[in-house]
Amino acid sequence: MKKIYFNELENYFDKEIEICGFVENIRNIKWVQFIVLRDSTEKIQVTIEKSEEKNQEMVELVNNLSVESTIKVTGSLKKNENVKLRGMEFIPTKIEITSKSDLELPLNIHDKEAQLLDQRLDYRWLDLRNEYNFNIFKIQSDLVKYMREFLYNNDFTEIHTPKLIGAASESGSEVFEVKYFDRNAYLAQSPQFYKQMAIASGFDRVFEVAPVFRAENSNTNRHTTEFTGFDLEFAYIDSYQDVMDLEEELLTYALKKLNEKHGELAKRLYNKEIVVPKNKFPRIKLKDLYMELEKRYNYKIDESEKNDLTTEAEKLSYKYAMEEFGSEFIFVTDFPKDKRAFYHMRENDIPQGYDLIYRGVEITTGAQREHRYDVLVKQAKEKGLDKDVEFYLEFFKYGCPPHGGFGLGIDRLTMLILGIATIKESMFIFRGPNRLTP
Ligand code: AMO
Repeated sequence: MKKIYFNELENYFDKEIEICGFVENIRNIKWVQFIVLRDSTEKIQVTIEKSEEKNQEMVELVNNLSVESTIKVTGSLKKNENVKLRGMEFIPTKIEITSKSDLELPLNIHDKEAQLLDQRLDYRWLDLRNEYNFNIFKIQSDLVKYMREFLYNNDFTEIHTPKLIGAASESGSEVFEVKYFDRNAYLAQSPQFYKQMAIASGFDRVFEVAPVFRAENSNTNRHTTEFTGFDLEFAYIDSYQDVMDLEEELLTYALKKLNEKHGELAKRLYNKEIVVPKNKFPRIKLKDLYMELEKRYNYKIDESEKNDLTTEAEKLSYKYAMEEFGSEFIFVTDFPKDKRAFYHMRENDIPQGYDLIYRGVEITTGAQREHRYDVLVKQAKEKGLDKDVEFYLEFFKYGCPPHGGFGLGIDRLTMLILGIATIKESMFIFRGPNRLTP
């Protein structure tokens, strides 16, 4: 039997059908019982007249029914303008309980503010029954779908790289060590080395959507120890400007499609507009950004802190980008080399890469990569990494075209698009220093 989804019930008036879903609510009054039944698409009212002799068995069943149980109902759908919910009701001839819920729910799933976030995360499968939480992932699914779609349309190949690896790839961030038979392995902090290997293998344009692990012991609203990375790499570029151009096009495409499909829902549930970028994203050097922030907002920090973006500077860069360019995005370039990975290409000693800030939070790091073996070896040595990354350096020994790419955090992007307060909510299941369950 094919399930009839509640958003297509209009096609089935007055026919005998079977519907199934979660019992969201039960109202048991003198002459009648009402059940609100929910599936992933919609809700429908089931109405049972108590006085009718043939209904007695059902009435008894509903008397003992607990909310959030799942049931299967046979009967027919009738138009009824008096019914507030969609102007229709389902008149059952038979009800069957397919799964019984405990009477006491550990969460109030209809009011997410009624309990602490941690309590909600403990019972994430119930928490996700709340439409606010549920729809985050319906929207995220389409976001990733449109991003993928753009890349497929542009001749990218999706690859799948190992997450158990022999060496740390992002030296700056912490790595999880795991026991691997008689030695140690690491959980991949990025597909960086392998997406570049694909370029050395002649794939030209590759991407991956996969877990990324970071042993960062930080409890902020934007950090997690395992997130979904959206990573790509492509060959025959002239400069990291090409990488920024591609990312800009990709995000504009995805946001446009997302707004068409979910713009209304985003407004209703998250009170957030999905803004489709109209122009190119502004690009500014780190040094110039700090000058602007000081001039405009009197943001003053010690010179020594200006070699990277502070959290506050990220926030203010959003204000600046909006005021000056009407853009929610801003590319920041020209970071000093000690703050960038060894594999970034340098010109006049300046790394040819960028961070992309969206609504005041970093969502991406990208760069042109150093593909010349000798230069790359020198840069790795400089960071004291040459032994650790020996296998990676080999990729560049037998010909590798100029290339670049970026890594974007899907969980952060989702959080920012919908204006969700914390990444703990924009991840299907959050992982943090103190959370390994469910
Ligand atoms: P980076 O380390 O900047 O770059 O990571 C890329 C993007 O991943 C997201 N991100 C995170 N999201 C949640 N929790 C975290 N702890 C976390 N850390 C990072 C951010 C970030 O911008 N190899 C490079 C990418 C490249 O150059 O292609 C890299 O991993 O959105």
